[in-house]
Amino acid sequence: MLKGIVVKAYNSYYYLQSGNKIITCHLRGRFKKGRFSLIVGDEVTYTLTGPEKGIIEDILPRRSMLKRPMVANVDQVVLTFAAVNPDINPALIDRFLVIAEYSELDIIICINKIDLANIDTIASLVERYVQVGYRMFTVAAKTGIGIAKLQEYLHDKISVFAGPSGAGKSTILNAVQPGLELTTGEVSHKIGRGKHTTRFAELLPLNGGGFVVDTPGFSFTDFSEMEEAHLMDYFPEIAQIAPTCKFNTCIHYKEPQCAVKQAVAEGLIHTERYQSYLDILTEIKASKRGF
Ligand SMILES: Nc1nc2c(ncn2[C@@H]2O[C@H](COP(=O)(O)OP(=O)(O)O)[C@@H](O)[C@H]2O)c(=O)[nH]1
Ligand SMILES: [Mg+2]
Ligand SMILES: [Zn+2]
Repeated sequence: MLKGIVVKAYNSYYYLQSGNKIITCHLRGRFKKGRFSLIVGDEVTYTLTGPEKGIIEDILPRRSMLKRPMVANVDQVVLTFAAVNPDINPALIDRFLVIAEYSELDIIICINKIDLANIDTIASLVERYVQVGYRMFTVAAKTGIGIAKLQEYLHDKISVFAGPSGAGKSTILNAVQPGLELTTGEVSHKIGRGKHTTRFAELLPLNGGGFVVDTPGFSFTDFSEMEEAHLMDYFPEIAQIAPTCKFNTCIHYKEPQCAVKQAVAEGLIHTERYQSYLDILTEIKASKRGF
């Protein structure tokens, strides 16, 4: 049985990467009855009906599924931020981190445009997140600094690039994989031109193996689906200390004898990380009152 991976879905066509070929496929009829949907990233078996045409016979079990954008079998997300222009904003990094942790993704943080940055500011920021346990990369897509190292971590994986618009995601991908020629520098996300690539996720193959997914970027983060009591799970350093709080229902807000607040006071947890936690907690509380 031939195997492939869905790199692009458009109308009722699925484009499979199989070896170094792209096979244009339809779905076998029986799939269309259920509420079955095949998405980019799915691994499938197929039979050939022509030189580079085929029919998808079966879908292999999904290892993971990302909702926005819809991509199956994502191995990691590369959260990308600009050091400057727009200026780096740790509170925004924390918001993206919470979304990624909630989605149970492996996370890489990538700080771009370090050619424009104050080294000391960036170093202390890198230190903050390394302390928490995140993998940090500092790059300048424009000059190529740090790109080779980032490339190593993308090898043989499906990596989704996410982060605010203007951070340089598309520029990084163009540097990582020459020939991609993704559009960069777009301020707004126009739908007209290039709608295939902006509206639908597409797996972009890397020469050495693996795929990357570019996303248009979003500045809006929504926490209303989350539970107050679970927010701490999306802050690894808070989750680690939480079991030593006096009350096992402690959400590290106004409770007495809270080990997390103690750790913040002692400098073991960064004050701004805790502040991000409180800010998001407040948003979750407010969204629950809205019902
Ligand atoms: N100085 C500098 N500018 C960059 C760098 N990377 C991207 N840019 C610029 O930042 C702008 C936004 O880049 P783009 O890749 O479109 O960001 P995206 O919205 O995250 O995909 C463009 O004008 C890029 O030329 C970098 O490393 N250094
Ligand atoms: Mg872009
Ligand atoms: Zn506590």
